[in-house]
Amino acid sequence: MNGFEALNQQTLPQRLGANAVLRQRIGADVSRWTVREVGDGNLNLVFILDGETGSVIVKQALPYVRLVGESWPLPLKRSYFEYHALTREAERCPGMVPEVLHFDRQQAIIVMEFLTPHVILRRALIEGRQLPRIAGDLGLFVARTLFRGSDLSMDTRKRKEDLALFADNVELCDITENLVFSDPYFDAKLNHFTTPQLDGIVAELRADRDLKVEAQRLKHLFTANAETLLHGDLHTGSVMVTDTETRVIDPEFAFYGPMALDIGMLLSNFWMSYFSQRGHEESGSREEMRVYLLGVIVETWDTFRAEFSRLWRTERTGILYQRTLFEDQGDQIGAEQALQVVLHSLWTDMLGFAGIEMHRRILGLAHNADFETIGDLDLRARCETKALKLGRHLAVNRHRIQDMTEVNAFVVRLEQEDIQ
Ligand code: SR1
Ligand code: MG
Repeated sequence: MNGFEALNQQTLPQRLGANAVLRQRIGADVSRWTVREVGDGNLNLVFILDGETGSVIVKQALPYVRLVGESWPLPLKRSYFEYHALTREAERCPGMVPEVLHFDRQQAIIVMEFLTPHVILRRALIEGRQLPRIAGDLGLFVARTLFRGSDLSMDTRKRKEDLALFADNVELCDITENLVFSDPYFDAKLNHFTTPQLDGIVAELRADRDLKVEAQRLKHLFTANAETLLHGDLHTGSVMVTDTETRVIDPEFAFYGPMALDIGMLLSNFWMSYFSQRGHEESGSREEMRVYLLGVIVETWDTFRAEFSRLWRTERTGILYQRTLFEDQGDQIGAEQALQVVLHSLWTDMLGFAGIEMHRRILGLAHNADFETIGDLDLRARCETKALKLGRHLAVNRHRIQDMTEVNAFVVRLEQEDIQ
């Protein structure tokens, strides 16, 4: 760890006080700097640093998993991957990630723009806020980053060099490989869930051979399909919002993986938000919120498809589905046929990843506040059961599901089921 030292509220001003970029941004009088620790994620320290003329975020990786403690070591280099992912995302989808102001590899520190008055999207959805921009912004973000980080678009030498850089993000991939794709389906040590209410359905899911096979097929895709640079952990806790802006944060799980993972995780978190709404009706019905969330899911997917198709037609400069084989021979129809094939496989894989993400957030180590903040455990378990059922349906039947109308009709039927 070579001289690494964790920051704290007291040491931060003195340790970063000489940094010219910071002084310029927030004011050179370090005696006026104040620090608040605000990190509530699973892995890192996050501080808001206020000066006389501005504020910044200081994020530092710790050499272990914060959620679990020092018994689970985790390398500091995740901060290096996060830094590189942020710079690539900023190029591929300008304006959608926080600006990076300073990076210190040895101390695993990223100093970045303080987003205000933005709040974490998950919190906003729990409060019942309807954000008008998220579907359009996130649909574009995912399409642009996935397309522009792949062999559909990039110079293949550059892509392979980049793939080699991110291939070293082994430990964070290992977290996903275990926590997402395997642990929910057996009695893994770190699992926890609402018990005894979910005991029955958990036993059913663990005995479900078709589900376990699909989960492993999806894990196989995750490990072997190095298609594009992914965010790697694109849930609603990795998005910050206002009514007029959307920003994506925290890409420390970035690696080259299957194209459908990011969009699958994101839509999964919207469906989980949908089922959790019933648990947040203390001050009135959330029916409008449920309708809004289904609309967000449709619009996100439609925007993703439309932008991916636009980029296919205008930016397909990579080694895959070359124009020389299609448009240059006057074969527009062939190019469109190939696009439909690619979109179809994105659709089926997206459904699979969405389903598995639902299971791990309810049965694995790292849960979602959407459900966790429902105090009445019987009610929480009823909400979670619906999401678990949807997850199973999506993962196992993904090759037979036609479109989003069909999925959302299934979702509404589940919501109306009276689960005891
Ligand atoms: C041990 S880390 C658990 C989870 O937190 C992160 O946000 C990722 O989602 C990871 O799976
Ligand atoms: Mg995170």
